[in-house]
Amino acid sequence: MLTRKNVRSLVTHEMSNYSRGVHALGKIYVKDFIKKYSEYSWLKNGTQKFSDLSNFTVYHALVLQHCEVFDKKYEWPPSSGNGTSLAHEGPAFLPWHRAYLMFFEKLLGIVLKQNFALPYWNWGQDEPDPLSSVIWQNNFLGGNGDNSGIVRTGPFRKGNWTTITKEGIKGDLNRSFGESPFARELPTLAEIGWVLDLPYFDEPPYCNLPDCKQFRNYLEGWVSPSPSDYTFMHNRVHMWVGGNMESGTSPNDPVFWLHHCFVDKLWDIWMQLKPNFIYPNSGAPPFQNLNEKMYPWNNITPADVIKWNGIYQYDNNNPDD
Ligand SMILES: [Cu+2]
Repeated sequence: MLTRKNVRSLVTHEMSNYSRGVHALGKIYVKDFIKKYSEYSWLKNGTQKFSDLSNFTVYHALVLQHCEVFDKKYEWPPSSGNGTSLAHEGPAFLPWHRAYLMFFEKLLGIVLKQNFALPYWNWGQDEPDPLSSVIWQNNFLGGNGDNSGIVRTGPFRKGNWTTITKEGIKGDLNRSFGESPFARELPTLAEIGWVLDLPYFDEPPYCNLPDCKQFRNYLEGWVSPSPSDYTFMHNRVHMWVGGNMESGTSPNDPVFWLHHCFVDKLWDIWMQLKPNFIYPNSGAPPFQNLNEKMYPWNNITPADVIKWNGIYQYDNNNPDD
């Protein structure tokens, strides 16, 4: 079984393995990859608006898939004027990203030709001094953007890494740590502890409105215990990193996966604390109920993902100390 570790406990070659694997996925074209591994034909899903896939790498296909899911909005609750995506702003936020991470982890294992476990970034631990986090080292993910936001250090610096917009336009990686007025700081360990104490998974109308005051909506970050906070937890981390992380194409920044891996660890811990938790069977936005197939994979439901134990586990580091 794979063990996903804290980025702080990685040794140097594990850090460079990650960037090596990510770069490999950023070089292989989807059409070549699918020819070899036909079970990955789902990589084309979510990129149908581009008639010619030959220009897309496996990494860009994953980015575009996330963006498509992020941008497709359903009005929820019906006739409310409020929008939810197919995998955000509702209960499937957690199972959808869990599946997405597992696919990515398997893809890294294939290109690295070894079992590979995603590490996780406990941003709560780094909150007191985020700029000196190990993840921004030059041998891991590189650091902040320059005055115009462009990353010029580390393996994903300008000239070494290519991002993609939802229109298919290529560009440079951008970051602007703590510059968003809504996320000057990362979430704290105390906030993590507070969220893990929440008793229920989600509640009607199962969306991003502040009426949903349960685990999923707080962890995703649409509500905060302090009403003056515009962003919380997961959302706040996206905003704090800034640049590419602030949009639907956020997986353009390889920190995305390490951030979501920690969100998934928090869900895992919460599930162990609440083994009989209830995931909504009905009443959630489309594609987000327990037995609905999640878009765009068409064969995986939240119920499947909740049962996916035994494939990976997390180290037993306490998340909130
Ligand atoms: Cu997402």
